[in-house]
Amino acid sequence: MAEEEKTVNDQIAEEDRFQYKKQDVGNERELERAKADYGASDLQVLEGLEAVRKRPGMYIGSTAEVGLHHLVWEIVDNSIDEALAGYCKNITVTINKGDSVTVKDDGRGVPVDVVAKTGLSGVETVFTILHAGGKFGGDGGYKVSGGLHGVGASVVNALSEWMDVTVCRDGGKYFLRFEHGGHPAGHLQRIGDSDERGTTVTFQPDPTIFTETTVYSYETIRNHLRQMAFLNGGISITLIDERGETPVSETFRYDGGIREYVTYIDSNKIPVNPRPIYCQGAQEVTLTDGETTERIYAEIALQWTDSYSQNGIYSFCNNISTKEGGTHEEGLTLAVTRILNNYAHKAKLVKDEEKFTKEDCIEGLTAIVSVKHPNPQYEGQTKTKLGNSEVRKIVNAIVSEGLDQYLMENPAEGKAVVEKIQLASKARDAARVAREKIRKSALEITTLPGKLADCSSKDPEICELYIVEGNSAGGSAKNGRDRETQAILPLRGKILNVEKAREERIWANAEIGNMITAIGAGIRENFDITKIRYHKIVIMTDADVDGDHIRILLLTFFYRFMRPLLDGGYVYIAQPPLYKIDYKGSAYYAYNDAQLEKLRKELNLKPGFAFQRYKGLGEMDAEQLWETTMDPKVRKMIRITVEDAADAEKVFTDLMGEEVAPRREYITQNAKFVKNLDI
Ligand code: TSJ
Repeated sequence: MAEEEKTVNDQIAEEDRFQYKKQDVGNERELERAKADYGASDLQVLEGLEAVRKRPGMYIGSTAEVGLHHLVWEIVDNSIDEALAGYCKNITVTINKGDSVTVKDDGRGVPVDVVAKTGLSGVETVFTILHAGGKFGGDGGYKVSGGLHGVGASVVNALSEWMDVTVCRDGGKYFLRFEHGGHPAGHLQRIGDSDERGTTVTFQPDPTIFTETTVYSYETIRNHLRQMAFLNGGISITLIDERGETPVSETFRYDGGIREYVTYIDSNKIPVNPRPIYCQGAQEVTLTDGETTERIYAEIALQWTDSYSQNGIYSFCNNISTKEGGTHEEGLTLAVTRILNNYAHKAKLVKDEEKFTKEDCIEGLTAIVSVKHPNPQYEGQTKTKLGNSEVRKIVNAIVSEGLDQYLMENPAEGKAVVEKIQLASKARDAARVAREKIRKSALEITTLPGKLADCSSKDPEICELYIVEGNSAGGSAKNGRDRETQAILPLRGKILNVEKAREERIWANAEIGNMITAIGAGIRENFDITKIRYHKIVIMTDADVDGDHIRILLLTFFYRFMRPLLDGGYVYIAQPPLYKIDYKGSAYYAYNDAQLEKLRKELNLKPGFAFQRYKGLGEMDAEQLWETTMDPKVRKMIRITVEDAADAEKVFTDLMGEEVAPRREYITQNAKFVKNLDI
């Protein structure tokens, strides 16, 4: 039965566009006919949705927090498609009390007429048949957005406890409710007149599917919607959170699109070209069958800044972040390198023999490349690398032309960009010399840093490196640790801010040199994650402003120089206790104020009962440090992950700015970037 069902759905999916008859469901006779037709396909449809409920992971990737949020992306994508087709300007997403989510747009409204292929109204078709979304009409539009899986509204319906759909179009207001994983509670009904247009969908994720959590993260949704607003300029996207006592709301609308995205990312850097360079274009490609053509669209925004960063290129295909890059990025860097070299020579800004490498040309560059492709091929370990080879040529051509023209029309900015790249090139030469020197001396010495108290095991999987603030805490850590698996590297004072220093200074910095040698896997493009000597790198600093600062400096260092450490989830922050209560011969520890209160209640302490407030790690002796912070059986650590590269970039540059307040607030409050994990 299930097999048969699949073929029905697949057949419909293969049919690229539904032909739906111009019939008004509001018309009684048609309603009757729709009902009559419905019987036949009813069962099959529900079996299709049942298949989704049996294997939700196959459709949305995960049933944890990520999957829960995919439901929202999936529904919002439909409204974004409507906006890209030119029919919708405003999208509102509301997180309701109880964590149902409402998505509303002012588009044409999901068609309500009967779809010939299914015998169902457009609404029922979209919400009950797999892969049916966005396949209406014949105006040549294709679905370009699409969450990670682009699975459609029916999948969201299948994974919802209930779903309410309201459509306003053609003067009418239509409504249909689905329950228990997509079962329609009746048929689409015309419930009144309306002179509005648009679609409103509310769904309640099914807690029997999303067993881990059904609570939506405001930050996650906000960041996603902001990204969608940047990538699709002009659309107004509002997020409302109704769950608190007073509703919270934010609206994102960027008429400058990806240009504004670039200036947003760079808001704390000094730009070389204050207005981003922007270019766009589309190309029809005829496929090998000689008949089918595909229209590929690309837009690119570029801004050079005074930063030394090598990874400021953010690429997207169909509004999905392509974290591993791909042909669109290659097209961009090829064009940038070629055009800048040509320009520098033609404008006689450099000596004849001078040649800039790709690395020189992209240093300090912040770029967004966003392509829309009807048939994207994804490759790479996480399937986030665009593989379509025709895209390389297209992006190369668009950027070559756009950048060439910009440089011709803006010679002052052109000169400034070339000078920045020249600086990058010279610094790279100097760094090469410095690195060679270090490498030679490293070859001669081949020993680990003297300050490192290494562990005895050589199995990286079980080994941990504690990077500890201050020599006295380092001493306690050395004495308290598990010598087999825990290594200690004490740091003295503050470490170099790598955000503001060039590579040769970084190599000359002892503390940083010690970390590089201890971790043992190199840095930057030469970093080799398979060589790391520890699978847990634990930052252990005091719980004060200085500690916060050192922690951020270390994270910045890892982010810029050992990025795979963060991507792989190897970096942790230790959580030492803030308070200690000595009571009847036992020690009790509290890691935050709430725990302290709880302890005082549980132990029935009189007000005024003295407890110890730890000002720093140094106040703990070896045994205490082990018991509270280092013993794998009881310790709590925070694992650091990078979820969104552009967000992270902004976070780091913002944090490394002059102001201390945002830094402190960030590290204590931001739950999006710093994921709390009990280890
Ligand atoms: F996916 C969904 F069904 F859940 C959903 C769809 C949810 C939300 C919030 C909005 C939408 C949606 C669909 N907004 N706008 C549309 N547009 C169409 O479905 C539509 C309307 C008219 C025509 C036409 O050719 O006349 C074609 C389409 C695809």
